[in-house]
Amino acid sequence: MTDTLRIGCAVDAFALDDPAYRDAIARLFTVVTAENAMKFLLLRPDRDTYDFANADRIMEFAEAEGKAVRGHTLAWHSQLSEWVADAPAEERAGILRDHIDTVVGRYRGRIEQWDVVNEALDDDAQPRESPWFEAMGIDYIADAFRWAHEADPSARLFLNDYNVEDLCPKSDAYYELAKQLLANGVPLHGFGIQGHRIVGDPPTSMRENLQRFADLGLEVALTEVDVRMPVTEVEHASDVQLAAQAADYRTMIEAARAVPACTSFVLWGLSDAHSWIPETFAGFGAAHVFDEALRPKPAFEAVFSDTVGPSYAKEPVLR
Ligand code: 9MR
Repeated sequence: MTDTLRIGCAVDAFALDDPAYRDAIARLFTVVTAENAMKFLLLRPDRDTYDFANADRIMEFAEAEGKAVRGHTLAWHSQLSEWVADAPAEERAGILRDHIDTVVGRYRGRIEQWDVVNEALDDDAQPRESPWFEAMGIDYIADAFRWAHEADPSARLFLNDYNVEDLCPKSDAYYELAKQLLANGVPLHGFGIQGHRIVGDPPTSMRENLQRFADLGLEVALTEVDVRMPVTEVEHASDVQLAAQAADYRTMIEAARAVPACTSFVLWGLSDAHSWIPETFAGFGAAHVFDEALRPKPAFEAVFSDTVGPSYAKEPVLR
C-alpha cells in the first residue's frame, strides 16, 4: 500500500523539554506544526522586537528529526499583539508586510507549508473583522499571499479555517474566495481544514469538499484535528464515547486518504494531558489520541492502523 498522507502533530515548544513527549513526536509523526510559537503575539511582544527563541526550538527539533514543518500562522485576528490595533490604520499594511518578510524570510526553504491567512471568514461566512481587514479591506488576503511568496517562493501557501469540513455555506465561501484569488494570479497553493469536532457528529461530505478544492489545482490538508467530548471531573470518557471518537477520527482520515491532493493530517495536540480544549470549552475534554496517562486510545488505532512507513512504531506506549 502506498500512502502519501503524512500524519502530523501540533507541537508545544516547552513540552519538547520532556523526553517522553519529544520522543513520541519524533517517533510517530512526519510533519509538525508549532501550536503557538510562530503566532504573531508570541513572535512580536512589541513593535521593535522579534523573539524567535521558541519558533527556532521547534524548527531545530524538526530539522534534527527530519520532519516537515507547517508554519502557523501569519495573518490572524487572534493571538495578535495589541500594539497592532493601536497602530494607525495606514501603518498596518507595512506592519504585516514587515512581519511576513521577516518571519517567512527567516525560515526560507525550511517550512514546507505556511498557513498564510487563518480564519479569514466568520461563522456567517463574512470577512472576519480584524485589525488587518479594518485597515486594508479584503485585499489584505491577496497581499499576504504575495508577500509570503516573495519571501519564500518554495513554500506552499495555505488558507486555513474551522467549521469547513463539510460542504456548507462557509466552505462554499472559501471555494469562491479560492477561485477568485487564483483567477487574480495570487500564489495560493492550498486549503487547510482544521478539523476540530465534537464526538458523534462526524463530517459527512468531507471527501467531496476536499476534492472540489483539489479540482481547483490546490493541495488540501487536515491541519488541526481533534474530537472533543463531554467529560466531568468524576466521569471520564466512557468506552462508548471512546469508540465513537475513534469512529470520528477514522471518518476524517479515510476522507483525507481518499483524496490524493490531501498531503497532511495533523493532530492538534498529542494527548489529553496537555490540551487547549478544557480551558476553551468548559465541560469538554479527552479530545486527543492519547489519554492523560499517555496511553493510546481507540482513536490512536483509528489514525495509525492503516499508516505505513518505518517511522510508525507498532508499539505505541509512550512511557
Ligand atoms: O492550541 C492553541 C492554544 O494553545 C491557544 O491558547 C489558542 C489561542 O487562540 O490557539 C490554539 O490554537 C488554535 C489555532 O492556532 C487556530 N485554530 C484554532 C486552534 C484552537 O483554538
